[in-house]
Amino acid sequence: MHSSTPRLKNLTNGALDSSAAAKAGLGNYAFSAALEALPHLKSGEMFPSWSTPRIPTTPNGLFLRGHSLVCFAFRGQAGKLVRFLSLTILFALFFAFCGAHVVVAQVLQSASDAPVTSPRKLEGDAICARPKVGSEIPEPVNLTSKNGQLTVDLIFRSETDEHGRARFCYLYDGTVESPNLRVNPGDLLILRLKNELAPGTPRNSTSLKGHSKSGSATKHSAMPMISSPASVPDPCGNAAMDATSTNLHFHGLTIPPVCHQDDVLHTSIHPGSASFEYRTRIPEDQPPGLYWYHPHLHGFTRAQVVGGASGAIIVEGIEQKNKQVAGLPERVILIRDEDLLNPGAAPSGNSQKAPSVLLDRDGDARNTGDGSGVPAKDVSLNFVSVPYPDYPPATIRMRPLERQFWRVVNASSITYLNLQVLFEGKPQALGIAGVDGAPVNDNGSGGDYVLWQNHLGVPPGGRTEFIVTAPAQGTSASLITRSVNTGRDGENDPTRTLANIVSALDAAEPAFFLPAAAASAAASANASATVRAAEVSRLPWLGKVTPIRTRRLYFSERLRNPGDPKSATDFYLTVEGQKPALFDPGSSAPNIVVHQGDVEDWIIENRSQELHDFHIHQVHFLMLEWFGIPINEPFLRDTIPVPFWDGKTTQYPTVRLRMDFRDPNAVGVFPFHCHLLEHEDGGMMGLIRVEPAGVSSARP
Ligand SMILES: [Cu+2]
Repeated sequence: MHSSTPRLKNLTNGALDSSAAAKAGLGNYAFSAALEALPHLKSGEMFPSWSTPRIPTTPNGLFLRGHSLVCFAFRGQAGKLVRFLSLTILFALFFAFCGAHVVVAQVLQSASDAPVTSPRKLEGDAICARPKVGSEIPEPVNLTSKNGQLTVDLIFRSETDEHGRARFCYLYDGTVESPNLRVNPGDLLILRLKNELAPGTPRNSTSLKGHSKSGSATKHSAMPMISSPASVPDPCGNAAMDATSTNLHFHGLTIPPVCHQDDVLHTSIHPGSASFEYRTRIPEDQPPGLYWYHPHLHGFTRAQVVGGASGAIIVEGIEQKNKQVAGLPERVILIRDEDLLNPGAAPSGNSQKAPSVLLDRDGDARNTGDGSGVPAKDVSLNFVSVPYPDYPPATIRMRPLERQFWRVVNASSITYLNLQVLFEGKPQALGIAGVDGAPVNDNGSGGDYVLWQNHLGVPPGGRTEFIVTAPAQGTSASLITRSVNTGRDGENDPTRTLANIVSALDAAEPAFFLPAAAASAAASANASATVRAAEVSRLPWLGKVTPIRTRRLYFSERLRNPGDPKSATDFYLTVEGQKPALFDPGSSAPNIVVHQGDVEDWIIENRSQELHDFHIHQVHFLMLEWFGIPINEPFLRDTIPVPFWDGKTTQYPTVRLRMDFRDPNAVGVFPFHCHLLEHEDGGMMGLIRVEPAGVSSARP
């Protein structure tokens, strides 16, 4: 097993360009150089850097032509960070070989010791009110735990907007939408969810065609259910899942997969039910960082998430793991996607070109492969929509040259993000401190460092937390997402500006600041044992553990009627050796059985010509190889895109993941699936059962 420690130390000693890193034996960090030899990847299959005429590019194009892998430059010990500007040229050389996919962004904030801080209403009178296009990105309200407990009451509602699109929202205190839930390791989280969806709740169309595929694979009823108090089913009783029922998944948290905690297989809360109580304890060794909550209702997840049903969970204490972020003002940004506001519009600035929207078999705008065209979905930042075709950007105001800590969730249903911050058209270095909730330096190697990158790939479900420096006053600056090549059968994710970053002396400071290093250390020293997260003894770093076995799984797609190219597509996620089958919500038979304590390597293969997005509940994993190339990332993930097949190569693309089933909290049955929600709803999902240690059983 390779240890990441010496590699990191070497890197922090200045191996910032890929060739130097390779010579120093750091090939795993410099793997992108090796990928130059792979024709399939040479043009950047996963997160290519195509530009559109509307998006400024660098003069030399170096920053914009990486491929899609994670490729990091490292900065060393605390204090060295401030010198990074002097290394711009080295960064340029390094990034020239790199692509990236890490997480995306979202800017939220708030703060303080009161349980609720700075509650604010979103504009409008609607049930699920949304800010105006172009407005300043609002901060989600923070709900902060006190005395080791956070108790939250949320109401789940929906309405149809003036364009016929369904909105869904979590409301706190009547009007506060999608609050941040801020908890410490060891805290008790009590979330009471009242489902007030009305019978006949509007559903979002699956596609431009409005043809609905979601739910077609489930045995649950697709008809809205009209509930009366006498007939309301027990939410834990394996009730039907339908358009008006709901539940919650706590994405990334290692908490038990049981009803009232993180079960999504059988929990279904119907309208008319009493407020349903989720009661779970945040594990003391939960990595501090960004997580999120959303519905996970088989067949209906996509419609609710596209409508806005999502919110951030922040496990506090990242500044105790990494002093580079201590004391920084924080923004939390949820990037969601939504059905197109103007699906029939011609691309802006390109009106001579007919709006020939090619639809894929799911009915979404098909990947154009050139970074432009009609997107599959519009996106929003904390509900400030940036609609096609003109993409009027949202606004982010910062003080000149101020360093902030941005925590971004890709809460979209199907939109891959590839974030960049541009100053005068030039990509800026962003210092990644956390990926998918886990600090990037939380691997036993010690040291405070961030990973510098000039674009952040974030798949649906993924998160990224990074340091960003505000532009000088008068500098033109923006947050954009660059196009992502999702493959021939994938959806279109073109390049688009998301927000203008305005630097102004009078910009309001974010409501929440991470604790200063000294304050954080003092708080930790004074904390009770249950919240002393920094002192929790950790299991050995996953990269140093020998797996007890290797399994192979693969994504595949098949026309439902092979004789009809226009028929619907079925989506499969199959354990090799088993028969491909759509997920059956009526069966609890697991596809994989492991024991608590096991560590396994899983090779995930993609046999389709579409980028899929592997996610497993309850646990984090370590990515060891991407497309067969060793990469040795120093951090954990819970969501990872698996590159698409190009239809030509004799081997399918793969990723190798080291799966961690050591935590006793993961005992139980839970799913792994594609986090493109129409695929998940369509059945691209399987089950794993983690048995208690020592229990013998037959192993599928
Ligand atoms: Cu998928």
